[in-house]
Amino acid sequence: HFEWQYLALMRRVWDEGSERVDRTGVGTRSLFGAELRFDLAEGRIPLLTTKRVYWKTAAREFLWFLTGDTNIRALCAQGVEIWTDWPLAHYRRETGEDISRKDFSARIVADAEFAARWGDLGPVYGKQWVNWPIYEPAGDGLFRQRPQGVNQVADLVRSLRENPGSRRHIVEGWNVAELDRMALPPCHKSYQFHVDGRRLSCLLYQRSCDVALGLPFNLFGAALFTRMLAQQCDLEPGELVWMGGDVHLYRNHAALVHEQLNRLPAGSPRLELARRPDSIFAYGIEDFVVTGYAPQAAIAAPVAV
Ligand code: UFP
Repeated sequence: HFEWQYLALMRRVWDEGSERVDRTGVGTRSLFGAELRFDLAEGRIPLLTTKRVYWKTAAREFLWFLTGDTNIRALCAQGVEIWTDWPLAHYRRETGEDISRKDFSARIVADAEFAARWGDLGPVYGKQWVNWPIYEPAGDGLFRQRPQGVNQVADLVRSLRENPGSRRHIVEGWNVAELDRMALPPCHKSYQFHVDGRRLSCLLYQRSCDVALGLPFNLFGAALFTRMLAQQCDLEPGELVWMGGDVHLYRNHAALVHEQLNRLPAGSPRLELARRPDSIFAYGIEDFVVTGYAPQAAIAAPVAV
């Protein structure tokens, strides 16, 4: 079963990881460098069965990246709160107001001006993926930013179609010059694609990985991206290769780890694409149909912000 790899990684990090004091102050057990491989043929997807993974949330987030949006408003409006904690912490720090997450999110949705002021995450994934800034000389040693930057995703679709054998099929989130303005520097920072015959494979390099809460989402997102690209480029889904840098479990995830490692994976969920949109940017949540997914119960655990 594909999931044993994930569970084995979780066990290894928990048993062998070094204890580290991390940025969040929570503390982790961590190891450096890991690889996982998943077959994406025949609709297979690495969607964990030992706990419920809210794949629609991951899919909504991924579609939001593809719009280039970096404001949480569109996510909150769909009930997706995975990014809300960052703007919320910022708001509380700046205003001293002890607003609940629920009220903050509701206000972001209800009030466009408030959202513009407080809901933006800075130039995170979406901005870099579809609008990486380009500067050009404007005379007198000055530079100006072009109105439209590089759309890496559109370029990727073109390069996969026109030059499948290329070794340069990359979407990169790590814009060094803008890291300091991002709420969180990209974790799933680099996607490389590879065409072998008709098969499209993806290699995701994730510099920092929360195995319990982040990784299940990141695997699903990468698989979804590969499926959409394969469909757009008339290719077959191949393999998802995942590589992690700092691969960790937070110390306060002990209960989750023990519970999940006592469960057995079962079943093989499949992903169908219900239609073929005209472009990589035209998918909607209703286009993704997951079948055969009967996971065990969700396991709640605190997020380290
Ligand atoms: N994290 C993930 N996947 C993601 C994401 C965040 O695992 O998609 F956005 C985790 C990794 C780490 C924290 O625990 O969030 C980011 O912290 P840092 O920037 O200090 O690595």
